[in-house]
Amino acid sequence: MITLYGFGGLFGSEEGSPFVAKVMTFLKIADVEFEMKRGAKYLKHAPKGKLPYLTDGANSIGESDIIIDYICQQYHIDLEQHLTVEQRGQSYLLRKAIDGQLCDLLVYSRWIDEPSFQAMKQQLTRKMPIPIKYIAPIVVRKKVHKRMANIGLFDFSSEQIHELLDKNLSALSQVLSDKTYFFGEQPSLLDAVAYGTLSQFMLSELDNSYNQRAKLHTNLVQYCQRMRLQYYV
Ligand SMILES: N[C@@H](CCC(=O)N[C@@H](CS)C(=O)NCC(=O)O)C(=O)O
Repeated sequence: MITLYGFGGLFGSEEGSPFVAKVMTFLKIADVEFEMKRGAKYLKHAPKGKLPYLTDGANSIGESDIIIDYICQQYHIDLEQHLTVEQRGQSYLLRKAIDGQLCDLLVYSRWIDEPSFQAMKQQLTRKMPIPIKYIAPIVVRKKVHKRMANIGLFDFSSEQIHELLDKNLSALSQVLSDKTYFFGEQPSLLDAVAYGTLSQFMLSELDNSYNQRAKLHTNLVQYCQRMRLQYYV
């Protein structure tokens, strides 16, 4: 039995981590049977110290891309077999952009923006015992601050961060255009990656300035609604 470990839903999403949501969506598109276990408590068993991780019999695998490669090899799956060589190249670059700057902007919008941080704190610590519920958000926020500083996002003003998000989303909106999936009528690996992160903005019940601006990209909102209906409802 394949088991995927994630954190659980957040602000109305099926999973709050874009990387866990990416693997979940990949397994669903690939029609691979799996069970889901949810909770930050699984972090201590994670081979790379992060979620997602996946177990398949005696194998325990961390890191979303490595998990996907493992499943593809083990179960002979290729979600890109209908793509041309050129599209496969484009898919790789787009996936890296989504997992990279777009995910960093998502983290920034949740953990650095003060009102969003307060809302996150409330949601994430609901079931945590005292004193962990007071300590955990501070520890995680400190870690996030360090990462944001290392990748240079603090060199941008809040308005410039919003613009950066707009540029990332506009580019994805232009690539998707009016297609059903990113490469046409058949879903591919890029759709798993795109939905994992885009749904965190487009379907989020958290009403912050980042999500409001993100939702102006109506084709991306409709795309996420379509993907949710197809794979999660
Ligand atoms: N590159 C990793 C990123 C995974 C990741 O950053 N997971 C975060 C949640 S989105 C995590 O588990 N953080 C917990 C921690 O760092 O302690 C992947 O693609 O799986």
